[in-house]
Amino acid sequence: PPYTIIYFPSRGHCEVMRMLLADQGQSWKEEVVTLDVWEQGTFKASCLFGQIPKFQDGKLTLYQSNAILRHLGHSFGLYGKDQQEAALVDMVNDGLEDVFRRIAWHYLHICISFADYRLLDLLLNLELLFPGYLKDFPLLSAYVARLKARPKLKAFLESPEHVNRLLAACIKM
Ligand code: GSH
Repeated sequence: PPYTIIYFPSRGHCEVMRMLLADQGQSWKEEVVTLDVWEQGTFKASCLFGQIPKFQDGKLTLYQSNAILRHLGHSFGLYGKDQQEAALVDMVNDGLEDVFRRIAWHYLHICISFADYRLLDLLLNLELLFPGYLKDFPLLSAYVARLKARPKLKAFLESPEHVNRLLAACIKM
């Protein structure tokens, strides 16, 4: 295939382009960049803005996920029928990206309101239902890790009181 996605082993900035390519019947190559390789620095230094995703379409190399999406939008006729429609598509895409960013920012930075305990409880319960699911969500994993690292909360979460407490006593099974 002419397409290669070079990215961390996560969905992150790339799942949108992966969905687009898959739905357009395209195949592509994945080159996974591990954190070890990234932190070593040589590859990072070779990237135009020091970040990935990096994308290849044959001889064309692109960085910036939106530039990649726009390129694919042009390639597959997914950019409206004229310049006006293209501007509307851009507006919707950029607006949605802002929403995504705001959610991501919340996961990483808001500390702390009682809503955080609500979200942590939800995420930990989901982890019981779907062990390991957090691995697929780097931002959420980072959020959970940050909260779990708070010493008093960590001690509580590891205490037998918490660990052994019934999940739900008010739901009839
Ligand atoms: N505006 C860029 C895009 O949309 O492609 C942002 C890319 C970006 O934030 N990449 C992150 C990265 O490379 C990973 S999702 N982080 C590692 C670093 O900055 O060293």
